Amino acid sequence: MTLSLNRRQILRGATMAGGSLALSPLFPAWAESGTAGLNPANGTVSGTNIALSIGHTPFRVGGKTGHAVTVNGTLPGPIIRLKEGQNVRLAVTNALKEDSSIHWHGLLLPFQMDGVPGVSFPGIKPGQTFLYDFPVRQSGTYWYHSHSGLQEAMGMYGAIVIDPAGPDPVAYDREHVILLADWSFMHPHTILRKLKAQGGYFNMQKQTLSGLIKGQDQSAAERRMWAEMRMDPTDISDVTGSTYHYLVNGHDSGANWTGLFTPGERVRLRIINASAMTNFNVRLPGLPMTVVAADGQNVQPVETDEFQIGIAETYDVIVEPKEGRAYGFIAEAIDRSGQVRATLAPQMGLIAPIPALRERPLLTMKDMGMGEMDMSGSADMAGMDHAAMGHDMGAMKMRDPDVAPQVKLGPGVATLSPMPMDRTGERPTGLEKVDHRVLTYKDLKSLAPNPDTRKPSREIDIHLTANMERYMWSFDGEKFSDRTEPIPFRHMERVRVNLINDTMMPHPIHLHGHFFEVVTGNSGHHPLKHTVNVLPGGKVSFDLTADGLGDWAFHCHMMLHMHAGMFRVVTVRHEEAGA
Ligand SMILES: [Cu+2]
Repeated sequence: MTLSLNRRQILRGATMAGGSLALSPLFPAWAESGTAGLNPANGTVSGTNIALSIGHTPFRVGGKTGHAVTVNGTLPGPIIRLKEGQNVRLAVTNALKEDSSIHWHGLLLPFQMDGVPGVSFPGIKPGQTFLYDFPVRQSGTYWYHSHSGLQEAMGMYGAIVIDPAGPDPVAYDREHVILLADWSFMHPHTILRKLKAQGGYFNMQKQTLSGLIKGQDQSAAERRMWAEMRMDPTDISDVTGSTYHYLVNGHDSGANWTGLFTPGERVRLRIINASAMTNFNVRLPGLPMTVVAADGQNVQPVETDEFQIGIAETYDVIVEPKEGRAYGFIAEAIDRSGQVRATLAPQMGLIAPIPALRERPLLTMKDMGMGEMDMSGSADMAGMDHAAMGHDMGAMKMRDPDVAPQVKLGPGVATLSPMPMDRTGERPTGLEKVDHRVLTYKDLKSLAPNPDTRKPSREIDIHLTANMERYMWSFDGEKFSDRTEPIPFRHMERVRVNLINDTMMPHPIHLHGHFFEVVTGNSGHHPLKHTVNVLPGGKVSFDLTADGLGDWAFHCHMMLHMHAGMFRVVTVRHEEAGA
């Protein structure tokens, strides 16, 4: 792939204030502004034999140059465009001086091809080439990324688009991949070190007792309560806009990635959240979106104005811009510490406005797993047992060992949710009160009936646990490095898994090699997903048919939570082989 500037880019850079594009030759052609949709000849790789190379590349954003880990020399990497029913051989060469890997996120494949070092294969040593070889059994929007160290946080990701073998149930005239990411000039290991020293290091919007936020819907009593618990209701995200540049297809708001359309067209946006640590709110002011797929799987079309996309999730939406003007695509970090604007326009050179950042969200009692307890009306908190509710909540739970008997209580578990709720029908954090439609998981209904109609034969609880102040993250109180036992499933067994979030942050939980049905109440048409975002204090149930033989990773997709230990191996074995 050539990285040299073409004439069009130079002209464009010269006509733009600052000319930032002319200085950032790191986008693959597909991700360049103004590409008329996905161009298979340019920045997109396809066919049966595909060569990918992992290496170092300088990356420029916001007038500064940093150090990226890339695939084929670009950030994002090339789009891999495949067709359902084909076989693909991907020869991945590691040109780094450290081990690497590529995981194909959301693809159903033999587990040895899944690309997780230490689980599916040994990883790719420096200078080596690993040949991934598997049949393509599905269609839709997916992505790929490194599963080694923290390389993904340094730019090692790209989109996968798989065309269906038969006719596509979604009609569209044009499509754009919109890959969201967060980029920091601070090395991810440094970010992690700072968070370990001080959990709230990147939260620059901290609340204090005296620092009242004007116009926000929180009583003095509530503020006092958070303070007494030594918690902060502004702790929505670990890593924030104070260090991150938010990106659409490698472009920040200034570079203004632009996707073209002709008024009246149905434009399919394939939106992928490839961030390391950022959940986004997505909207196109003035343009309703019809959601047609989630995590690559078709859903019954549902119209909305905004949705929250957890890390590693994908959504396909159709928009129909009717006017010949610029429309903004706005992805706002859910803690509202920053955002990125891209533009949909009938021609290059148009720039959609950047809306003001909306009021920062505050956590509520629900986010602490305290159910519907309403604190806003109470004049004071005299009736409440502050010690029990505070940083000692774990101790409170120990008096009631039946609630979560499998959770290993210790310094790594600061709190347990006393009343975790099914929040799949609720608007996610920060979108509770916006005055337009907001997508919830309950709005997602799979297009095809769920294939396995058996009732689950058993049910398991998995707690998402943490001590945020010490930056310890785990499942059931045990971090992966504690040599945790795998979570065993028998082949083709049908199991209900309850994810219970005992922390005050959302966790996008990802299971490799499978789609599970998120239990939303739309029985028979539960949405199939590979990643589900579990809201703070919330509970999400999914039904799994364990049809992928082998060993699979199961983890939080917040890169630093995974790295800190929110990770397990899931095994799927024939009964006679034992667990
Ligand atoms: Cu997490």
